[in-house]
Amino acid sequence: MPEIEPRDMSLKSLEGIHLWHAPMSSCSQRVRIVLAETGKPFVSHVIDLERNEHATMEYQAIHPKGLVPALVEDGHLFIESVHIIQQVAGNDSALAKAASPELLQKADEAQLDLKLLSFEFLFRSRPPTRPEDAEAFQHTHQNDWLKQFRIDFAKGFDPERIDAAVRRTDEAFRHLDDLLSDGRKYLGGNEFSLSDVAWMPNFHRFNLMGWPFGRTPNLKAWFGRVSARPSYQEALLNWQPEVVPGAFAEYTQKRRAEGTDVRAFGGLSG
Ligand SMILES: N[C@@H](CCC(=O)N[C@@H](CS)C(=O)NCC(=O)O)C(=O)O
Repeated sequence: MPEIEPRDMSLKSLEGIHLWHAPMSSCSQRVRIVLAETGKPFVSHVIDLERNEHATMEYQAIHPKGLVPALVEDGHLFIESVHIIQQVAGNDSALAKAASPELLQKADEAQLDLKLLSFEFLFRSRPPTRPEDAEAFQHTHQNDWLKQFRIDFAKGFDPERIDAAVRRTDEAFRHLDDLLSDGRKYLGGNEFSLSDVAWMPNFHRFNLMGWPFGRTPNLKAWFGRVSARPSYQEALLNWQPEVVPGAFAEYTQKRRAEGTDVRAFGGLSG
């Protein structure tokens, strides 16, 4: 998997697996799931995204785009969660062999829509960023795309942008549902694989915002199977602050009452 050259040369002398990640980040969840599935121990470096710890010079010397996750294995640096899960599992592993490259790529492509919709339908419930913190972020973070995303979020996303993201997400979930309609247990076939690892955080995230998974009953049943695995508890639920599901459910209820929750977009209620 593509390894990148670190700007922070001290990473080269690290032994074992080191993971820079955030508790609620879906890309980090994906990596923690594969670590739990493979039982590989790792040194955890938590990056607090709400406190903008990914905007420090130190962290941007680890991850050149200033995003999480980043993983170092015996001095080799990897970014991009879909690459990292393949690196951790290893090409010859059953987890990798049973995976579908198409579904890994689709999980990667789904990331930007997941991000937009998470910010709109979940994270907007949080207190707004203080102006001085927003300004500091614009000065210290070097990722222009992320800085613009923050500005767009603060202004309010264009409804057409939300609508398009909902439509693409619905299409992706319906594609997974179609694949599962042949009776397979998992996304890549009858073996649990990296395809499942890659998509588990997406289902979990959209479930938090009240996504109508009744539209995709095969996918819903799939999630019932994969969420019964110990890795879901260990890598995802154990890292989720206890208040999260309740706070997000309350916000979702409020928006549903106003007719502005996710179901009001992208033809989901049609
Ligand atoms: N394609 C990257 C995306 C990484 C990414 O977007 N990470 C998010 C968390 S899932 C992040 O660091 N967000 C920081 C922010 O929104 O300020 C991957 O799969 O690793």
